[in-house]
Amino acid sequence: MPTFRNPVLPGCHPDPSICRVGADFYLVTSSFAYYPALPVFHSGDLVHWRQLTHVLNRPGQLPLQGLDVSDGVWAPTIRHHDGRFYVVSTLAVNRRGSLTFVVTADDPAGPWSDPVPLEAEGIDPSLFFDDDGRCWLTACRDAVAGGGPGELWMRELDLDRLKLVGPTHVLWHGALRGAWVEAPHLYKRDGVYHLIAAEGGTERNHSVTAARSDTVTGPYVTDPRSPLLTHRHRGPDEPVHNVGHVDLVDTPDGETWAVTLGVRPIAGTHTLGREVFLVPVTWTAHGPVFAPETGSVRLTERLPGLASARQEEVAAASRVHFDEPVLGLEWNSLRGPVTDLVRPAADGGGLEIEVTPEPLSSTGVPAFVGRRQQHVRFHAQARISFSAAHPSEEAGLTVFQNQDHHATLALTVDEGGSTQAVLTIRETGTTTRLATAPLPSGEAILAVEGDEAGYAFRVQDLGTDRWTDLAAVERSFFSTERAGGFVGVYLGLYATGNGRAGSGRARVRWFDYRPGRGAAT
Ligand code: 6LW
Repeated sequence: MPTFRNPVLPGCHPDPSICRVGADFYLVTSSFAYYPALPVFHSGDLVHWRQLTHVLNRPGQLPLQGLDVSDGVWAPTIRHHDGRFYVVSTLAVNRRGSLTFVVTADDPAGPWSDPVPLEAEGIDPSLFFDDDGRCWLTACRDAVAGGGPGELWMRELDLDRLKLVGPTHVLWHGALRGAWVEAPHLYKRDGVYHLIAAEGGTERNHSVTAARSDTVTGPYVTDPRSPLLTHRHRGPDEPVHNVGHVDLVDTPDGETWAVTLGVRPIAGTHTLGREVFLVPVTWTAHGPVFAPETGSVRLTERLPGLASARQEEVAAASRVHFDEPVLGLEWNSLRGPVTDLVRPAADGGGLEIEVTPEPLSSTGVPAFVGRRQQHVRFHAQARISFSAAHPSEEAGLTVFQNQDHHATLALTVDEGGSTQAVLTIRETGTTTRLATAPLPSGEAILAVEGDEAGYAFRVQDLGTDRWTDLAAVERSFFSTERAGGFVGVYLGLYATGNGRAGSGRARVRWFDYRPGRGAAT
């Protein structure tokens, strides 16, 4: 039986939502405080995904400054109706929803409209188009002000005015009660409306639950089979956990598949964030059955029956020389554009990064660009030159969980003005210098290699070609379980004066990210 490997989108890509138009599948995921926001992917076979664009990629569309990395743009839904694509999502502030908005496009590759605010309370908005063409927005909100178990509600969305109209319908308070009923999506099958949700929180108790109704606005009755999918009972040896937050799609051949978020913990912690897994679904008279053959989300799963589907070419990892005028779609900055701070050099000789006062530990816009860590075993390297004008200035490579939780391997100077490479970890206000190595030439290859045990940092001085092993940081330091929040690790390039204005800039000749072991050369 032909199979594929899960996750189909590795690395921090939570809250997946999917739709199909003809033979084409489109998928969006949360992006938090990273910019541009809301990546959009395309696939012809549900397994190979290529990024097309971001939904929000113009400056000033959403205020992300001041936000924790795990706040920002949460849990989008993508739908297609009558020739038009719709994405609804929420800007979350202080881990709560604050602004729900809708964006539209004729082409999922963009351009997408500016966000149109909706008067919608809560998070995890979704859209459902009924047979009569009416559009319904569902979302979840706290049932009790300031907290509480949560409730799913619905209002009609006037598609001409992009405005919520008519009464609010309270739909459901969940099957498990007491732990965040969220991520609602509505589907109609054989005349029955199926409300599929997530409960238990996005960690080990995460579960898929359901309710059904004969009328779109309810009343909804709990599906007694709930939870329909969960790994909460599967114990520490299970390779995939936290499964839930599903969205369903039918293939042209009549199969149904779900995308779900899940994590791959090792010894109880995960660093890659919540990833996208693909799960087969069959429909029965009772509703959807997830993973009917195995009852769980598997790392190896049977291929969808999309034999003739076009397979996206997913670019193999390779060395990036930054010789294009714009960075590839895999690169993000924090909380806004950094095109004036981090840019491909005019002479084609790599990436220039300006020294600004903003440190990585701020909630502003540091001179930083990063990409997701997508494999437990990986290696990343950057060839960088930098002459710090002051010991507070540094430029280099970061393994970045969030602003309070990251490691940096940077070029700086000591009090005497001699260049050195410094490995530092920062955890909630405490900064610890782990190792230093002199760098007589001022140009170096900075390297980090990760595996199940930890992240090992090394540096090569390009004057002497000598490699120095600096130190290793245990893997769990970078885990979501330790750092809190909702994101996975990014590997970034940055420069900062740590509060002090500077006029210098670093130059990164190339950057390498590769799965597996063994340093790239
Ligand atoms: C998402 C929600 C969730 O909106 O995490 O815990 C939020 N559950 O469904 C951010 O990914």
